[in-house]
Amino acid sequence: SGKRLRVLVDMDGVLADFEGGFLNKYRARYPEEPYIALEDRRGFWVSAQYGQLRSDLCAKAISIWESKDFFIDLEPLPGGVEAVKEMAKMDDTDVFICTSPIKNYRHCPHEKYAWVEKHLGYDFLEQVILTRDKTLVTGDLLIDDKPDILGVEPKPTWEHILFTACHNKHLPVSSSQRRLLSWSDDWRAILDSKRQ
Ligand code: BVP
Repeated sequence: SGKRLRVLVDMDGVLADFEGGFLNKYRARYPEEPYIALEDRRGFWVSAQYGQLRSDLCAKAISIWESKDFFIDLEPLPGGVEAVKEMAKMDDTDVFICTSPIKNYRHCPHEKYAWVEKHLGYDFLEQVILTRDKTLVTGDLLIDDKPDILGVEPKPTWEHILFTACHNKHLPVSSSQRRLLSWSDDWRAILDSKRQ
């Protein structure tokens, strides 16, 4: 075999259920306000769609993920933690969790580390990359539910694998972009396709 394979795995929407956690806490905190069912979500930015529903709902949405315990309480998405653990044990494979914290840093960065420790173990903290610009991180694959991953580097080294989420499932499959439909999908074949 050739050189080691480096896989970057996003956290929110790929390992941690950001959308479900958001909707549950939003409805609990604002029971009288309208909400967007997961099947009606369109576009990566929850705040933007809530702002379109009614302008003041943008700030109410933001208040949810800026609250203490939002990120640590996110449930793992089915199969994600198991897949990452299995990946990390594979020969010639390095796995990193590559995640963008919100700019309100009061709770989010701390809770992202705490979530990894809780679900993947203390030793996996070595694999955490917090960055607002994923184009600067080198890797062979980036598994991420955000359709457009942009930054200062115009030619990132990784191939972006679009992880299917409620907000992106209706997007047309662009010819160049590969998808992972869920962690039940064949992620091993995607990794193997990048090995030398
Ligand atoms: O920390 C998460 C939540 C936040 O953006 C980050 C996305 O990180 P990646 O998944 O790209 O690593 N976030 C913020 C907003 C609105 C902010 Br105003 C949002 O609507 N959705 C969202 O995920």
